[in-house]
Amino acid sequence: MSIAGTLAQTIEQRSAAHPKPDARLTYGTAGFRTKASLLESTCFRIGLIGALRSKSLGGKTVGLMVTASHNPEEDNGVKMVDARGEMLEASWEPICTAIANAATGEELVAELNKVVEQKSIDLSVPASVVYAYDTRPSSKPLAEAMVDGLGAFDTNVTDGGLLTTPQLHYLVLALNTQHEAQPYGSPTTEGYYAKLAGAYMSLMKGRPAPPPLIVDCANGVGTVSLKGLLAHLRDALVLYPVRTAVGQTGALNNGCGADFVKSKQRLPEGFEHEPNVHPGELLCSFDGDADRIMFYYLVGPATDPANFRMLDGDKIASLAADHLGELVHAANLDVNIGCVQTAYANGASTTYLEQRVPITCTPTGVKHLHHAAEKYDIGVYFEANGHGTVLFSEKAQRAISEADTSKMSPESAAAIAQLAAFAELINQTVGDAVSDMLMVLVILAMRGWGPREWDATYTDLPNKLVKVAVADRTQFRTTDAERRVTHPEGLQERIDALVAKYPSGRAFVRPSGTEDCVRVYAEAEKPEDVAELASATEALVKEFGA
Ligand code: NG1
Ligand code: ZN
Repeated sequence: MSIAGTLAQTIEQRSAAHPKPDARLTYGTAGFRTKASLLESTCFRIGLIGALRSKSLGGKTVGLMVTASHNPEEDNGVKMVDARGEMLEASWEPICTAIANAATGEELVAELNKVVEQKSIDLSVPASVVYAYDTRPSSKPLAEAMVDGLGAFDTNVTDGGLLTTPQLHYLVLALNTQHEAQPYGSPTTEGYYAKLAGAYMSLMKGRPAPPPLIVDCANGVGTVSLKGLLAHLRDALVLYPVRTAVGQTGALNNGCGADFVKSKQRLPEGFEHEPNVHPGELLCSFDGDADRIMFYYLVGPATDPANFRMLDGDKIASLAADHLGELVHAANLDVNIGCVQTAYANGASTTYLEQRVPITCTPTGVKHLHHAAEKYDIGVYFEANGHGTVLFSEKAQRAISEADTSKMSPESAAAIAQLAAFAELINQTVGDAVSDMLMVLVILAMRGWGPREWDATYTDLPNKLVKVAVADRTQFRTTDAERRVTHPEGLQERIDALVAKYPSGRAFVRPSGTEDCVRVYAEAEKPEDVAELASATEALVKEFGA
């Protein structure tokens, strides 16, 4: 079976309406991502691929999301969500790249036919795709180009509208499991809010509501999601959403949002004038598509930058691993719990976690962490930048649901009930700022903790992340979960010699998967050492990358 005749003609004609710019695009860690003005043809074509991917899965629903997350407003991107709500299977990434870069309509059809053959796709299987987009001005028009591609294959298309990335992941899994014995949830945004709100309220039953929380929505789609959730939570949670200027030109991720807070290690711009920002109170920021969250607080007046304290993805992972580990222990369940990090995890968090749970280190990129977390019965994974979640394996879910609580101590029975509710509260498809926020609030409430107690679990080593421009970042190659460089040859030995000079020193370099740069990370016991180690490593990268 191949694409020929009228179908081939339709694809070529439609493709001509979405001309390909003179730019090579690659499907990377976060899908396609670049200036929005370059993406129309790619979005049309990913519509075609989405339809084929669904056909290849026997007509299961796949998702397409238009967003560039924390990147500037003028950027955009598109990524595919596979049928279990997870990231696109790796073997399809080069397929996406080849199709996006086909030079002519004819070549495009030829590339599509290669996929049909390679993946033995039955073209007569009806395709089903749900799509959504963020608040960027370019997002809706790009989604329309995608729909044009989907239409060429006569796909059953569901318009999810304005959604966060994790809401789309949820929808895909909910749609594909709706007729199974254990549906993931009702396949609507209302179903998503109801599931999260229901689990939150059951976990918080009999506990005082947490103190009001200020949420920086990055002027993005998280605003919409947070408002939807609040309507379901009524007075069980008081939130003050700020940076909610959805649609205001230039506002998205500008001086606010999780990435700004994490990379600048400071409050969002203007927070010192926010009426509800007080020392000692917990604050948080979402990123532009609300799949990341960063918590922070002040230990003194906001006007002094030295009073800022960050509670990042590593702190969230530690809190979750600790708490869920204690519940598993109290419930006396035969399930293991482990934690997955990347090389960017602060060394102090790794030392802390190592004393409590097994740890896996993977290369950067959520799909690597997600797959590694699936190897544990309960797998906690977070990138330091605040993207992560907790996965409950089938074994763990069964152990929880089949436990005979009538024969247990009240303490064990309560732990079982709480684990069951956490598995509902946590969006297990992908990192989700809203779901992660609720998880953190519940755990803090259960432990009677505020931000200070949470922060006191361990003290971050001072650290620095630097971007270095090089002639060709692909000449930098790494091994050992990106912790060591193999190429350019000789560089690693020089880094080793530098690192050895500083107590608790650690430094590594790797090419970015999303930007044209090499990233340098350094940490050490003393701030002045970090500054020295980072700039000396940066100098080495420049020397070897020239
Ligand atoms: P790159 O550009 O490959 O470093 C960045 C983040 C990743 C991940 C991806 C996808 C850092 C250091 N890197 O990847 O963690 O989130 O973007 O958005 O934060
Ligand atoms: Zn994001």
